Amino acid sequence: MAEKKIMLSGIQPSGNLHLGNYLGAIKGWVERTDEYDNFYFMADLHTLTVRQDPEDFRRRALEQLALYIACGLDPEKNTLFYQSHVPAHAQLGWVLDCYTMFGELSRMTQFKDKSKKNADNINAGLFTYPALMAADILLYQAHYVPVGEDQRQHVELTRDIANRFNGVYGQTFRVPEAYIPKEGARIYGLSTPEDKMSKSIPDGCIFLMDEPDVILKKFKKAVTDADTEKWIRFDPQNKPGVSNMMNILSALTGKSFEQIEQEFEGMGYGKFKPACAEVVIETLRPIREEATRIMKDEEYLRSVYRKGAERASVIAEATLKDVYDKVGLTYK
Ligand code: ATP
Ligand code: LTN
Repeated sequence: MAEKKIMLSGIQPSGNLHLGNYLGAIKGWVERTDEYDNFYFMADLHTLTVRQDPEDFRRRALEQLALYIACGLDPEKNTLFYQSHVPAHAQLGWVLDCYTMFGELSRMTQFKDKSKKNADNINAGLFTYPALMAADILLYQAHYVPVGEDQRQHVELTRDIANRFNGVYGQTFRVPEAYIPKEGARIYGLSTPEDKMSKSIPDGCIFLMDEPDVILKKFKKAVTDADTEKWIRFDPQNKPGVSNMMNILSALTGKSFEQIEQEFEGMGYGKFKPACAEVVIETLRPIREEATRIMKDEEYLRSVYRKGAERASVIAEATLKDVYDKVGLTYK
């Protein structure tokens, strides 16, 4: 049998996982489990670029692992691990810092956004973040990197770094491709349909661990559109709020926008919003319940992440050795 292609992605445990993370990333990971050789990690080193409360950070990382599993990522079929448990990430990250240009890093949208949000802590890690992300990906010779649209620029930079390195030293890294879902690639905040749904705007953000009544409340408060027609139509330009909810509904149910429009024909926002809430609640209910159950079994979670780090290290070390040999460092 031909070897499976490699899929790899990570999410920072910088906040609680939300519907944007689920639809933009995790849901697709789960659906493709059998087709690929999969590596999914908690990008905890990246999270240090913004100050964290240590206890809360540790809990979130563990809860993220529990949620990965509760969303359907089977630890037997997916290598699940903490980035910080595989030292090769930091080691290759440093090497790649030396092959990444100041100008390239300065152009990264996420760096510009986060510098604005953390004006009192624009640290070097925040700036060199994409080189560490390149290391995360290139260590595993990943073919595909399933992420939401906002991460495309980082994957493009990873490709540039890989090509640059391969150009100097010969074939070392596979040049990866971003793998971005058609629906759900960019979910906007319910209270701010102009911004992507994000934990930093908790108001219109549906967290995977939110209780049903909280979800319903958030949908009821969702910003709808200022236009005069009050019916349900997909039109992101003029009806961003409604279109965003349609996008959520479509991504969760597989229905097309036309089907949704027909289903809600003649109905106003007052009917549409609770109907969306209902679908979200029923999707998240089993996930939340399963994550809560798994969180109680720390021993199990420890065994998952230890095994994950062991498996990941074997592959990561092989790439790191090749890099050390090529640049003239001495591998231990
Ligand atoms: P932040 O609030 O710090 O920007 P975040 O909530 O966007 O963080 P990340 O850790 O940056 O979360 O993203 C994890 C994954 O989820 C990435 O693949 C990202 O593309 C995807 N993602 C995040 N937010 C959304 C969204 N609103 N719509 C679709 N995908 C998203
Ligand atoms: N930068 C990503 C998280 C991330 C990642 C990665 C994603 C870190 N390393 C490697 C894919 C592959 C984010 O902020 N969402």
